[in-house]
Amino acid sequence: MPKLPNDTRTLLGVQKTILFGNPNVGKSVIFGRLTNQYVAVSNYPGTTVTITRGWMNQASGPVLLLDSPGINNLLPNSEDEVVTRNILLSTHEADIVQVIDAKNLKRGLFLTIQLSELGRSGVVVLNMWDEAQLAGYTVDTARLQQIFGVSFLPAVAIHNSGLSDLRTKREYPSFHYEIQYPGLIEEALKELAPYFQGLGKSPRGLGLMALSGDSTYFQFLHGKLPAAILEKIQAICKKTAVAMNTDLRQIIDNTRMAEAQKITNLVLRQSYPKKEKRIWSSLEEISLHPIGGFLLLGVVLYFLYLFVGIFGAGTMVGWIEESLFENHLHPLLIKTCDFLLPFPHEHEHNEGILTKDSKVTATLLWWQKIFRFLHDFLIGEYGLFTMALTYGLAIIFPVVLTFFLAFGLLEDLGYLSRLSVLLNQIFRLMGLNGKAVLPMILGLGCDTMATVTTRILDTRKERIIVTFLLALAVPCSAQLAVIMFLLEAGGLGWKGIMIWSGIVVAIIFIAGFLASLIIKGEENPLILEIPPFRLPLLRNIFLKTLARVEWYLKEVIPIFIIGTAILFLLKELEFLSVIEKLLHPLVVTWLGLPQESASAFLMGFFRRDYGAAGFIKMAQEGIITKQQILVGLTTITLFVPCVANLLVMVKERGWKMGINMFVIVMIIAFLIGGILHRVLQWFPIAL
Ligand SMILES: Nc1nc2c(ncn2[C@@H]2O[C@H](COP(=O)(O)OP(=O)(O)OP(=O)(O)O)[C@@H](O)[C@H]2O)c(=O)[nH]1
Ligand SMILES: [Mg+2]
Repeated sequence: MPKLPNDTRTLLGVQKTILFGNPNVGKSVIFGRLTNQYVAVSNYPGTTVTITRGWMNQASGPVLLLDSPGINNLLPNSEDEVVTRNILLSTHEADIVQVIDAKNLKRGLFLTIQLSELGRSGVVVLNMWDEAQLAGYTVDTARLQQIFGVSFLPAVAIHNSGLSDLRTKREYPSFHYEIQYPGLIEEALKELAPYFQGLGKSPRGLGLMALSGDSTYFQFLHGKLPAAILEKIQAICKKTAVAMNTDLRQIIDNTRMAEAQKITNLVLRQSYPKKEKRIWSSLEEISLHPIGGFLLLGVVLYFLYLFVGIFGAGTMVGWIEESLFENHLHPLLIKTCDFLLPFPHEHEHNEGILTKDSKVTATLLWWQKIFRFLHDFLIGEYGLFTMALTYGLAIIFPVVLTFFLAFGLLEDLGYLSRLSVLLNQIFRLMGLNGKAVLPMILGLGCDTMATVTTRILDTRKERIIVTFLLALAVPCSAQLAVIMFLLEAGGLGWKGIMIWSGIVVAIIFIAGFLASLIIKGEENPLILEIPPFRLPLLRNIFLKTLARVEWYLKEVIPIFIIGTAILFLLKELEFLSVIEKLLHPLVVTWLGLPQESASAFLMGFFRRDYGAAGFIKMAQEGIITKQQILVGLTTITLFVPCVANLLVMVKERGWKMGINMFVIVMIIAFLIGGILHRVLQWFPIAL
């Protein structure tokens, strides 16, 4: 297989196929099946937000397959949809494999009509055929093939069934289906056609996009057409809109939708659904019920706590940290380092050596210094093994692993979209709709990735608010791990958990509410496709967890190591005490914490879970009270999550906005920490 270059444009002449379709229809499962390359698959819309590329082996040679974010209309609403529309228009020679959820035919055909209007070639996969059959649907695929001129292949991608044609087929026919629009639109299309010659396969389809008045489309055309031509196109669109005295997009969309409905009526039949669906159906109903839904949420959270909090943070950390690291690995490492890097410890003395030849003595002392430095770097107070790897692998890793497993299960079950609908009302108070809940919940896995997922949100206002709230108060898996561990090991009990989570939730709502007042922009009603509950596939959960574990080991552990090395050097160069003194007013006077916690805050700048882990040692040494742990944890929870998150914030929202958010988040974190310290002083609560 040729190696993929970073830029697809350099792959001129390579045969390309785009996997295209509505959100959550199984595109990424098919991508995985055809390329043997794993990409994230989950049971909620918006799993894929950027283009993924992979090679597919075909008889004619390798074909480049592109997996695209789900899209509901080629007139995009959100940033991820813009990505799909743009890739589709920029690679007009590429074949299209449109994936449709067979249970939701009309929604898919709405896109098939648009592919026809663009004159594209390809094939349609009627995926989720298993669920369609359970629901009692039958689809006349021969009739569909007749109508659109392309094959419609029933498939069950998760079982690798119905995909063999995609592996062997080489030449795809063009989609052909033409709709008649009202007279003035047809006239405008004729007038527009010459300007779009050579830009794609069908000037008609491109003209319809222009008439729909989508601003992102005009941005796309910028640079592809001379400014004068663009102006002429815009003038024709404006003239037509004025003449028809209406929103052209609505007319075009409605005409297409009516046509999709007409075809659906022709080809789709439904008999009685099969019985197996019943248990799921009642669970589906409960999950959206205003009271039942919250009770179910309580049950889900309780099981999450049992699995992650008790089993992960208690039992598994016990095995790994106590039994393996403390009893076996640490003594072995200390012995090895003492043997390989000998130097006199403080209570020993050098007299014997010092009396000998002064040159030999100087060399010896120099070596001893290097040995001591290396010894401390590896197993000292801020040692690579004793701190970075012990925190990263023995304490955080087991909790993160259990969390990833549980989270993957909830994702694949289809629970997260339902939670979004349930929380929609509450989120509306802060100017967000339920779709925004999704990135916030994904933030519990990883805030950085969730910040990228804000692309699925429809308005700029929503994207800004969610990015900000993720940075401020949504604890990621690694941080939850430390918090779970500290609540367990620091003995903060249920009161500690309630206060910490109460503050975090309250801050999310207050900050979200205030941000929605300050940030200008529109609010959108919730339009979210709710997937059915599905029995999760163990293989997918396993692969997904493996991918996340790989990310954790490759991205998080190195930051722990670098952070520890920096702390170690600061200590060696005696800067740490200077920094502790500088931070004294903030850490000791304002937050009421011991001076040593300054280093925890320093660590928190690299990653906030690492900062929180800084309290573990103090808790184990008994130099910090439970109230102080609570203040420290709460302050650090409200920090910007990690360096990677800050970089993504800047990338997604721009420099100015990213830095502003960082500063505001820091101010809020310390403000709330200080207030909590005072409240706990005035109203001492026995934790
Ligand atoms: N029952 C059933 N489930 C399927 C089938 N194909 C995919 N799924 C499930 O559908 C869900 C969505 O699959 P994805 O491949 O992530 O969908 P996608 O189209 O890539 O979604 P986005 O990236 O969000 O647009 C997952 O839970 C899959 O396990 C199928 O043929 N039958
Ligand atoms: Mg996908």
